[in-house]
Order: sequence, then C-alpha cells, then structure tokens
Amino acid sequence: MPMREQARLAIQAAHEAVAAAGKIVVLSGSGMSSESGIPTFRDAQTGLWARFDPMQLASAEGFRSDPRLVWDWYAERRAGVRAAVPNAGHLALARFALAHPGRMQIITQNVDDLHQRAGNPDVIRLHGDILQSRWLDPCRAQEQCDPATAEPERPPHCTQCGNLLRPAVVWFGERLPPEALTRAESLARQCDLMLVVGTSGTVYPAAGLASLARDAGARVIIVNPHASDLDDVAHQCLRGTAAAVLPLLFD
Ligand code: BV8
Repeated sequence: MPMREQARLAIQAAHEAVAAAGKIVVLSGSGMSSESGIPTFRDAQTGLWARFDPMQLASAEGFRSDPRLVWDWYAERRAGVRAAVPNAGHLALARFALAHPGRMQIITQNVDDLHQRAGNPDVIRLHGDILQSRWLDPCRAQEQCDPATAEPERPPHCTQCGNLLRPAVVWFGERLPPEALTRAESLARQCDLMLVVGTSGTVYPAAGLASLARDAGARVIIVNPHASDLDDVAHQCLRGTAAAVLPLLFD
C-alpha cells in the first residue's frame, strides 16, 4: 500500500479514536512547542550553551555551582518563550477543549505557557513555570521576604537574607508538585484515550503516565516525527509533527 494511503488511514483511525473517546488526556513534551520556535529540551543546545549538558544546567547542584551561568541560561530561554506564539497544534487542542468542556485534559512536561496562551482553560504543569521565580532556599525571615523586592542581579538576591532567586521549574532530582502528579496519575488511569505528543519519553515520573493509561485500558497514540522511548507502550505512532497532525485529529 502506498505510504500516503497508509498515512491517511492512520490519521483516520486516530481521528475516529478521538471522536469515540469520552475522556481524553494529552501528555505533551517540548516537541509540542518546537514549531513555535522553542528548541526541544534535548536538541543540541545552540550557541553559548552547546558545551553544556541541559541535565546539569537544569539541576540544583548546577545552579548552586554556577548561579549566574544557570540564571543566564534560563533568562535566554524565558526570552524565547515570551517571543514564541502558540502553534496550530496548541490552537487545535484549545479549540477542542473549549468546545467540549471536561472531555480533554492537558498534562504538560513543558515549562512554557503556550497551551495556556492558546486558550486551554486548565493545564496540569508537571515541571513548573519558567516565567516564574521563587527563593532557592526557604526564607528564614519572620516576615517572608518578597521575591519581587530582590536585588536585580544575575541571579537576583535578597538584600535582607542573601537568598537567591531561581526559576520556578522542577529540576532533575527534585520532586514534582505532589498535587499535580496525583491528579495526572488519576486522570491517566481514568481516560479512554491518551495522546502522547512531542516527548522522547525519557523523563520520569512524567513518562510513566503513558503506561498507567495503557495498563488501565486506555488507547495510547503517539504524535512524534521520530521514534521515542514510549513507542512500545503505544497502540499507534503517528509519524508527524504536532502542528501538522493535531488539527487533523481535533478539527
Ligand atoms: C524526580 C524543567 C524524585 C527544567 C524538566 C524513575 C522514576 C522517578 C525518577 C527517575 C526515574 N529514573 C530517573 C529518574 C530521575 C529523573 C529522570 O527522569 N531522569 C531521566 C533523564 C533518566 N527524574 C527526575 O529527576 C524528576 N524528579 O524523580 O524526583 C524525587 C522523589 C522524592 C524526593 C525528591 C526527588 C524530575 C524531572 C523533571 C526535570 N525537569 N524540566 C527545565 O525545563 O529547565 S524535564 C525536561 O525534560 C523538560 O521539562 C522536558 O519537557 C522534559 C522531557 O523532555 P521532552 O519534553 O521529551 O523533550 P526531548 O527534547 O527529550 O524530546 C522532544 C521530543 O519531541 C523528541 O522525541 C522529538 O522527536 C519530538 N519532536 C520534535 N519536534 C516535534 C516533536 N514532536 C512533535 N512535533 C514536533 N514538531
């Protein structure tokens, strides 16, 4: 069978799975934002960052060993997020979520805000928010020092107690927000269909949500132009990009 016909039938089968599903969960990774111009997490770091391992930079020890370097890496990524706009994939998901309240839940590993800016009313963020900052250590002052008053250095620090500001993301070796993870696990166990979009499936416990869904009887469909570590968990792998494929499934 010609490839084009195979691809058409695959999209048709996935479209039918979406139409038939009462409860849909979308688990997204950085590939979801790739067509908005935000580099994926494991793409070779560009320019200055090419010689650094993102796993090292995205860690508390990496930050403590060189706060300015890591702060600058996040500052550059923040600027990229602010300059980016939601792509056709984000918009297709948001349109569906708004047209079918309560039928689809986004669970994202991403730290950008593109699902939210596309209009999704309720996004579960497993790895935090790159645009927010919080204190590196618990504030010991009687009156909690206000992060907004931090001295604008790289990184900003507290003039009262010397605490540093850090990005409000979950670093490697840090616990995911318990309420977000618990809610995500519960939704994964209850859904009829899980779409896994733009993730290599290498980071846990987030990647484990696909197996939770599969083991609970959900259909699992991957949208990714390349192979991923979750391919053997999926019933179907659509070899295409988020912005090209998702509008075909949801519009
Ligand atoms: C924790 C925020 C424990 C920072 C990130 C088993 C169980 C539990 C933990 C572990 C475990 N095994 C190992 C661990 C430890 C570790 C881990 O998973 N390590 C891996 C790498 C081996 N996990 C942790 O440390 C987690 N914490 O477990 O804590 C604990 C318990 C109690 C008390 C204390 C501690 C924390 C993990 C969170 C790390 N933070 N982000 C930041 O962003 O700076 S993770 C980071 O990776 C991003 O959030 C990113 O989303 C995420 C996953 O990567 P992907 O999204 O998949 O991106 P990637 O580049 O890899 O792939 C992109 C994909 O897109 C590719 O497949 C590509 O083909 C595809 N693509 C490209 N273009 C497109 C596309 N797809 C569609 N369309 C396109 N256009």
